[in-house]
Amino acid sequence: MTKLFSIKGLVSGLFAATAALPALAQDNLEIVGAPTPGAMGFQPAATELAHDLQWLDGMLLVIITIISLFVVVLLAWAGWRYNARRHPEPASFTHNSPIEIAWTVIPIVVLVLIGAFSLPILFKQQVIPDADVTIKVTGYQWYWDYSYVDEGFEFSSYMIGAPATGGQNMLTPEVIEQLNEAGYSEDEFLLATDNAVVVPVGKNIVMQVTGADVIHSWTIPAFGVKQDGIPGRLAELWFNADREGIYFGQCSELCGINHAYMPITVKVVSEEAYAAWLEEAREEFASLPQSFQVAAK
Ligand SMILES: [Cu+2]
Repeated sequence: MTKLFSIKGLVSGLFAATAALPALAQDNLEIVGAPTPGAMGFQPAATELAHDLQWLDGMLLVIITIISLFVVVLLAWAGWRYNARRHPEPASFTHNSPIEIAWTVIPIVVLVLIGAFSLPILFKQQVIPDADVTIKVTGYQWYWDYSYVDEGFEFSSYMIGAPATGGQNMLTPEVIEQLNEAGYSEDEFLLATDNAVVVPVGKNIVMQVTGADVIHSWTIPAFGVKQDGIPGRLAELWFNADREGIYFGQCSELCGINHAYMPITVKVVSEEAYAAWLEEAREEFASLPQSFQVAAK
């Protein structure tokens, strides 16, 4: 099994290194979901799930700030008002029922309030809607394999500059050239892949996530999705991107020596561009080993 995977990986890697990259889907696409040096906060939200998550994060920040300020002020005031100099005779009481009830009930109310907002958001992520496009993604050491299950083709996706694309995981002039050819700049090194996942805008995309060797994790921060790919299990995540553009993510489960070199590139395109890409992809990836198709027969 392992041997089969590595041969397949090698073959598709060689193929990816020599094939012309499909240019159609990436013309005029803006890079939306990418880390920015020195920036704080989230990448721009491109799905309802990400909007919800970021809103929840903001709400929690308000709550924890109020609680932290309250505790700090209370501590400072108690230290100032009841120190030994100012208050030489310490009080001797041990109970105060009203305060004990308050410090039990108020945290419960706060937690219920947080749960009332966070659980619906969690359920929205976990209840998978009907898919317009279903893509099975398999994590390998160290690349991703994408199978468009309704279209009957699959392809591997390697970081530009990874050994499979002729690089050494380093930013060399050759790698910069490859990046430029694929429509990226050197800023996208470690993020851009040779083959991107292409999906239509405004459609429900269901990703079936699994791992072939060890546990990997598929994520796109701007979509608010992250799912471990576990060998022997098929987990699902969904997203519906509301904005065309290029989005990046990285394997998020430590999976071995080249964990840092198996990024994820998703291109969200118009429906027409998606149809055109499908047409091209069906042909381009037809020559790849089709383990899915073989299994389906
Ligand atoms: Cu990984």
